Amino acid sequence: MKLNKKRALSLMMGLAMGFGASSSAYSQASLEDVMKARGLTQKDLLAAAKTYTPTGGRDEYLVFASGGQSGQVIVYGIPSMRILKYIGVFTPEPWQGYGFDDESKSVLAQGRIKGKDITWGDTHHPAFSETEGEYNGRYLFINDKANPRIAVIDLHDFETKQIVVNPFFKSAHGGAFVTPNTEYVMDAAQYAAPFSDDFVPLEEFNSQYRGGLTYWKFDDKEGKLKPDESFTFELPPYSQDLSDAGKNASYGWGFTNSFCSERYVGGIERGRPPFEAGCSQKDTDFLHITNWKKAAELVAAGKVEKVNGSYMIPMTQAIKEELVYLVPEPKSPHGVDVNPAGTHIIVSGKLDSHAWVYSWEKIQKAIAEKKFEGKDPYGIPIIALKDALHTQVAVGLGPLHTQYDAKECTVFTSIYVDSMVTKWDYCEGKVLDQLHIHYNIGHLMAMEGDSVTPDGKYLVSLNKLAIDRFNPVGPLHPQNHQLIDISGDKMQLLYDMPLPLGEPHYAVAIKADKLKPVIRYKSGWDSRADKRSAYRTRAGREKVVREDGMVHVYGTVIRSHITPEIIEVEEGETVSIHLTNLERAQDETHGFAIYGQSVNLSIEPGKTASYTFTAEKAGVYPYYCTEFCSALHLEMQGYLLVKPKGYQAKEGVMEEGEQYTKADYEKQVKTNIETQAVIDSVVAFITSHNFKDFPPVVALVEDATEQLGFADESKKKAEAFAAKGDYQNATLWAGQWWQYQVKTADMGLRAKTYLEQNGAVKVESK
Ligand code: K7E
Ligand code: CUA
Repeated sequence: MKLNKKRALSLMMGLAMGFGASSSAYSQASLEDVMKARGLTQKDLLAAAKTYTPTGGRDEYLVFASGGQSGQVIVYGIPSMRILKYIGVFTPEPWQGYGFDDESKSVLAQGRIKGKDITWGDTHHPAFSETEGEYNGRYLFINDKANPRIAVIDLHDFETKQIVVNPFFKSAHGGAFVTPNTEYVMDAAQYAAPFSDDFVPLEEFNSQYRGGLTYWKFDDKEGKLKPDESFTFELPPYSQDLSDAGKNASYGWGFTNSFCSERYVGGIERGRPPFEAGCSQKDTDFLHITNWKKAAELVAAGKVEKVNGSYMIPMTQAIKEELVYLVPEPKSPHGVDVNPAGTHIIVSGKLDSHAWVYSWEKIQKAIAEKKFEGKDPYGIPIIALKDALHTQVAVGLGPLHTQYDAKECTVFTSIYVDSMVTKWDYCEGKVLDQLHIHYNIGHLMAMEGDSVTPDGKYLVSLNKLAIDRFNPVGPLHPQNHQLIDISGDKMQLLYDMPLPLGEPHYAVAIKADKLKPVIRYKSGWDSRADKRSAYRTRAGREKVVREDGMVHVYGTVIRSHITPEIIEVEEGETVSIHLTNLERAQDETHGFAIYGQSVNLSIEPGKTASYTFTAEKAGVYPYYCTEFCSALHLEMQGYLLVKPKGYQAKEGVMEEGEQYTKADYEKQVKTNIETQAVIDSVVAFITSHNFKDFPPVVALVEDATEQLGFADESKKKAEAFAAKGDYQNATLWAGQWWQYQVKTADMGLRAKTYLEQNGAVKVESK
């Protein structure tokens, strides 16, 4: 490849001076012309103005949506609805190297079920960590319904750090819901099953199958769930569904609803009606009320036994210690949502057209007076509906979930069958507004809607069906998130956003400025364990070591080379490659892939990532960087040479490409000197402006200075070889010197452009 170096550089200069400015197809047209051409109304324009975010603009809120069956989390902005990230959680995700590097494989391994790797998750409910009921922006939790697991995502780098497996359940839908100081993360079972791993016939359903509710203890400092300190309530086999933690007035308590309290066991093939009939026969199911605070005290006092290594509170103990109560709730209930003051709890039944509002004051009174209408078959006291209910409101057919507005008493409930959102007043018990959406809505989500101070402003309708909303893409349609403006009295539909990754049951939105993610890791960082990696490697310290029967490659990556570039091992050896990204620059991630191996690493600035494998077959295995990181990205390559056992290298001349002469060397040096002049002019521009007032420019200048330092080292090597008359090596090192100059110039030009576009002013030179 012959690159005209001078041309490349002048092109760069040209871009920096704005010669590359593009023109838009509509640039000559008026607003009216565009509206006409695209068939837009005034209302559309208003909606567009509320969501459109110009280039470089930022969103006010960040949404963390469940990725449904993808087992991931989707991050997008509001109001722009632009997707920013997929976070690998229960499922390997190659771009992030998640499930490909050793470090993240160990996170996924925590989620094994009975020793089996589970490489997906049915994610439903994300939840932020809280301090006094406010989102604190530090952690995100999400459940897997199919295999009862909870994952912890650290929001300082948006990476999954921990997966815990429920020690008792065989599914779990009622999580993740956090208590107001993230003391615990609630997770309720869905489909009743024996707590043991044994076979138990369905005939013994009532006596041996169980539901349950786990309170996972969270250590905020460590950022880890603590299985050893967590406890589980044994509950009747009622298909516990969603949960919500009490707050303010109801702090210390948890609420969990259920369906199929009929305890029907199905059996179409046995001539019985299906589950759907048997599980919806009764007019009411049960809301479970649990006292986690008192339960935690019992655990701390050593009064709760461990079963298979985990604290489990049997129903008999929970009843005796007055930890659990039941209240009837509407037919086939789904959502249970506690209001910000903690004084009311709203439950909706999918087969009832009413939302039921419970009064915590009334419930507490009934508990205090031990006023119960009876007991369930397991002896749990039942509070009569009339002693718990505040009001019932006809909100529409198939109400599911409720979100609270910033305005007191105002709520939004998703109406599945009628495909709409009902805005209503739960204090007065009246409907305020209804908005039809497209199409069947599941959850809905308001800004900071689960906190004690919801922001209102926007609502997202998480729709199950898209049907005809988007261009057809085959029988499997994307899901549709619809953005709704709820700042006025009337709701206004603003935008449709297709989500093609899974069914995101629920999402949570946080004020963007509460998140302070890092832009680079401390150097040599094992991001999954959140500590310095034992395999971190500094520049110049790269090495290959044979120890404990393995070949450890301690390598580095930086624009635009991988060190080492040649790795030689013998057939059958186990190889562990550890790569540290030496970059300090923002967004300079390098990847790493090897032919014939299922691996891609994502090595962000500062990170150390490892890949361990057995070199089974002799052969030649090219490897390379998978991120287009610089102009010489394609050259960021190397060879893994797996030699046959006992291979002896042949004596002789190495077959090489070009041979260089003194003239080649001098030509290269001349280019370098000219390039240096360009760099100097850019430096002069930057330093003659108030660049220190612009942190992104300061970072670029730091990076450029570092690259220039590397250029200087190469220059010295080139000159040393030239002095010895070795023009082959002298020319090659002079070429490397130029490579570093180009990187320096690239950084410098980016900094210069930034200053020009952001109103930097000239300053007196010192
Ligand atoms: Cu309603 Cu899993 Cu919360 Cu689906 S859940 S919608
Ligand atoms: Cu590093 Cu491409």
